[in-house]
Amino acid sequence: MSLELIYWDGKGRAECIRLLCAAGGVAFKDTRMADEDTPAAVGNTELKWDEAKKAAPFGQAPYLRVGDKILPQSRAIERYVAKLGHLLGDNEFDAAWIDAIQEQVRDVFQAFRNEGTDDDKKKAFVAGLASNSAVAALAKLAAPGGFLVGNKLSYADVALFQFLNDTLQPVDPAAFDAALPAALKAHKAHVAAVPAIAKYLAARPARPW
Ligand SMILES: N[C@@H](CCC(=O)N[C@@H](CS)C(=O)NCC(=O)O)C(=O)O
Repeated sequence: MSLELIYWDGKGRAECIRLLCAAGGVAFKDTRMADEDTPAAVGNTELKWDEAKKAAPFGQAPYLRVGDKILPQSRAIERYVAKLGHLLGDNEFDAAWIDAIQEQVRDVFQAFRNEGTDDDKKKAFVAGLASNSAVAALAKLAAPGGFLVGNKLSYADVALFQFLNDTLQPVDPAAFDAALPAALKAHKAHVAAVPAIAKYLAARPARPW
């Protein structure tokens, strides 16, 4: 079954999906639409949003073509590729717990987004990571040198890693390093060292967002 992910040529709401596919060994075509900010699209450079939007079930991207079907909504796509890549634990409860953890990650993401686009506010959020109770709750789950659920990589690890690595760290790397709880620093390094993830990160195109 062929998979094709349609999004712009940036990380945004697609990067966790791409990382999950890399981690789970799920092959897909990475179609990246060009726009004025990212003209050097590496995917199908002919495709423009005006055209791609016609096929989007809810009028938005990302969406995933699965054979002749189309799946929208980034988190539904994440769950789907996580399942294909065996990244949802060993049983139904683990799968639900993994999903709950990634929802906790999204709650922190939403709190960060609520700061808006002001750079000082974003930096203050990152500098405050050490005293953020939602982050502390995630840190409690991160066993030293291990994964969040069981003893293998899951969707929860990938979602947490991608949020810390691609969203928070670039805001202010020094403040991030100073404020991130030690357990999450260790977890981030552990996930980055997973061979499939390290390979993906080394090869992915550098993009501003
Ligand atoms: N809840 C949706 C939101 C998708 C969304 O907001 N997509 C934006 C880009 S990040 C979009 O398609 N914007 C263009 C448009 O609405 O025409 C998801 O997570 O996939």
